[in-house]
Amino acid sequence: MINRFGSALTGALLLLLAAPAQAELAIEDPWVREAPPNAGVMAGYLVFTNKGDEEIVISGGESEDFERVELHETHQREDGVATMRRINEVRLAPGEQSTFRPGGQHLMLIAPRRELRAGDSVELSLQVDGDTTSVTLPVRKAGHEDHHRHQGH
Ligand SMILES: [Cu+2]
Repeated sequence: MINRFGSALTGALLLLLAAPAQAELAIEDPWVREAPPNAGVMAGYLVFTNKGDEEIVISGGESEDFERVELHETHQREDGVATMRRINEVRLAPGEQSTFRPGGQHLMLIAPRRELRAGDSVELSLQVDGDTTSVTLPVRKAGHEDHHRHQGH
């Protein structure tokens, strides 16, 4: 009796683990760039890879550490000035990878609610296919990969 119950439970658990589509989204190298004290915004970076066989849509996020989290994209205007704009969503086809990095797409972390220094970390909930996925992003100083330095982005 106990055994039968136990195996039924295991079966249900396996089914549960196999079900969510977001399990097929790989998130690598998450980090937040350390900003000067009192900075109004910070930027987060990571690499998304769709390891499944269906399209994945990332449509935003939120964090207790910030008033607002947006998806942004930096681009160079013809006069060489870098501007950025909000993007509503990131769509990843099966096998597709999207790299959020300084000078490109980034998570715009608006109005920090506490001071975040290198060594701290940020908990983020990303909206993935209408569900939420948690990510932990360590705060780091800008590294050598940061060729285009734009204040706060
Ligand atoms: Cu931005």
